[in-house]
Amino acid sequence: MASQGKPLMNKIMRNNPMTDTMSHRFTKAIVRSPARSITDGLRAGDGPDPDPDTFQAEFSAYVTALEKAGVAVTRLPALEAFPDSVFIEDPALCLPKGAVVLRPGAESRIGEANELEPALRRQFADVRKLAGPGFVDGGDIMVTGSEVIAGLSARTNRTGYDELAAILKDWSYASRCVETPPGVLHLKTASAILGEDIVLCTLQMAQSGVFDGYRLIETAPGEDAAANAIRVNDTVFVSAGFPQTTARIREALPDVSVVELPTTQAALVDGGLSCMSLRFFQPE
Ligand code: CIR
Repeated sequence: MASQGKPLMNKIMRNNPMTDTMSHRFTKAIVRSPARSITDGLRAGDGPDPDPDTFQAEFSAYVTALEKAGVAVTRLPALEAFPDSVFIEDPALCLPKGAVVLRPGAESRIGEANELEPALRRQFADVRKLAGPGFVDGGDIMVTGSEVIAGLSARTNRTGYDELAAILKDWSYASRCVETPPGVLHLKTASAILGEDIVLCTLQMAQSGVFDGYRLIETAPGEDAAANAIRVNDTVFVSAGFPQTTARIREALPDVSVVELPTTQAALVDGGLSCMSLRFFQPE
């Protein structure tokens, strides 16, 4: 299934209204403004702090771009007590049938879930909550057109996945868990769903077999960080600065617009495009 250095796909899949509402058809999004304490954001390396003003500018461009792609965005206020709270994807999972309040795997982030819960209850009739003791970060959850894939990582463990899987089963969603490669923060740090069965991913992920059966677009050599892209309706957003991967996506998805967005500040604290919103489909 993996390509030999260039995308195998040459035509876009027909949209299926039953399942593309899971993978990329969205009507709404929830975001949280970046806190100025983002300078204390978690990161694997010892790189420089993000600049709060530049972060805010990049975040504003991101929100405007989501709106342009057709989603109504709910903006939640910054939480200074939680430096990483702009990465709102991690404390929840939003699906057409309901929302799950997750349990983020980093100690400094676990309180983000309670902060987010009231906003989820305003938007969803059915809100479930992981009771623990396991952990799940939303960055480890990929929702495709046919299943929910959970990456086990330093932030998501088997106990957390098992509790989530029971909720998903109750909603009739198929799920499975896979290993996120060592050294990769989240499953979606290294992969993105760009259509019901179309996955953008790094060579390492492509070779892992996790996405066997999916149509793969590989990131170009040296551009692994481009894998954290998102598709929102008929637009794919990709981080700016990865021209070869962007070209591969354009070639593979000729009917979709591919838009580059700056994520220089999020990248300093191991974040990217998927992390800064919760995107979901709700019929009018
Ligand atoms: C963290 O380490 O939790 C944040 N600094 C970055 C979170 C990125 N979230 C994501 O990929 N879903």
